[in-house]
Amino acid sequence: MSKKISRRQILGIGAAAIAGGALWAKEGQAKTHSGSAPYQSAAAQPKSQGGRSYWETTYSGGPVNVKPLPPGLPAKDYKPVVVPNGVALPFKIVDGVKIFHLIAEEVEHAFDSGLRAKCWGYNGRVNSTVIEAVEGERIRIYVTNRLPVATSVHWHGLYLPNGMDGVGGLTQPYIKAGETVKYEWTLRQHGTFMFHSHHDEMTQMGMGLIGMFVVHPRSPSSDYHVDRDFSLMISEWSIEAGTSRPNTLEMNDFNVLTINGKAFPSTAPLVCKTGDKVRIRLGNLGATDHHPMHIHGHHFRITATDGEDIPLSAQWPETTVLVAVGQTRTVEFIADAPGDWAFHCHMTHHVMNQMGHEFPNMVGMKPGDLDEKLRPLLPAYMTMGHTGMDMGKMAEVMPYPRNTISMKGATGPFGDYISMGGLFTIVKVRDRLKSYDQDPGWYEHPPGTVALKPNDADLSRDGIAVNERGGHSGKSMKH
Ligand SMILES: [Cu+2]
Repeated sequence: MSKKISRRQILGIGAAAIAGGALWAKEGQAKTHSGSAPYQSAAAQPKSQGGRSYWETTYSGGPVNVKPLPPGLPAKDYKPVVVPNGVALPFKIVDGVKIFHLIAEEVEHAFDSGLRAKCWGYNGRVNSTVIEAVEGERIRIYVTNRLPVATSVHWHGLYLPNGMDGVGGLTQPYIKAGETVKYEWTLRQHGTFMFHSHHDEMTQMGMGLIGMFVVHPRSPSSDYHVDRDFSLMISEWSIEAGTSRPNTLEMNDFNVLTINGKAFPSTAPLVCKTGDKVRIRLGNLGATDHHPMHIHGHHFRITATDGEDIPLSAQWPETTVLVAVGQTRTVEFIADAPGDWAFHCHMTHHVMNQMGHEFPNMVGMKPGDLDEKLRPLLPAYMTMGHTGMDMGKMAEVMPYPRNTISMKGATGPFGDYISMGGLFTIVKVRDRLKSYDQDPGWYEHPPGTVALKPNDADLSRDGIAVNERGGHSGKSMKH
């Protein structure tokens, strides 16, 4: 047993000493701080001591055999996360250890009602199986490989014995096809983490072997409580129109962008009640692209990364948070504005479904009778893009191959088409809700609060001449 004590533990001991040694005495632990000292949650530890930074040694270097705390239970020890279009992995408890069984397998996955593909996933789901646990508890995760190839599972951001780290070939032998491997360690931290295949990553993560790993704090402060705690995993895919296998060789031109494995309009809305405190945990394990996720009508604070919680004094107010590949970002806000608020990636090509990018640039061109002239040579020819790429509902009835959602969006509350897809969802904030688990439909705007055409009285009062160049009548602008 190692006698080495990490700085974190030393600080913890210091805090306990300041508090009259109550913590340690209460647990009935020996005064020698051996490796079997009970796990102490971060909340009990000071962030600095004697004016010195706490960054001098890593947190992850502590003894690996700390005595675990009892397993945390939903409702009693934590409020479970909400996984839109997904689920938390079930568990059982055996002799004080929380047991999970993760199964890597092929999944016939629906990205949307119009697009299915053969992917790889965990426990019958793609990107949307979440492991949820509690700081201080011991977990044992059996991974069964039902894929035709070898795999491994890496636990991204988590402190664990090196041999549990899941890098195929480096820290463990592969989990060969048909085999089951056991991972086991005690959780010494809390936060938003991830898990993913760490063998032939390009293929296996690209096929869908990724998930979120949420660890709730032990005895959290009241600040931790939220009314809605959402977990969203972002990824990107290359699926050529008419095919049903992701092309994991693609490096740049991804055409299906997903949240928990779904492309808008199939992304389930984030349903909130007016005034709710909301947390959104975002993870990105796509191949290449970073995603600036933007919220409308609110601002949030970035409260944690996959490193640690961010102290209140350092939290950054934002309306857009960049979630780079291999990062988690946790944001919190008060959903105090009723409405249907877009929450989406701000990269414009990431809110389009299955659009090709090999068109000639036609914007502003007047095609005239070009289509008729070309059809004898190219029977399927249709000039596209001369008015932009807003095809409206046409996108759903175009003569594409089957199993395609090219430029698909959704018909909105005004009958017009929402020309968005991919990394787009809606935060639906309502004064009254039947249930959080039910889509409340479109927002009913109070009278006079929707951008509509002005009436003649508006135009005349404000001196707006819509038919004149420059947009103003002869009157001077009012200030
Ligand atoms: Cu993006």
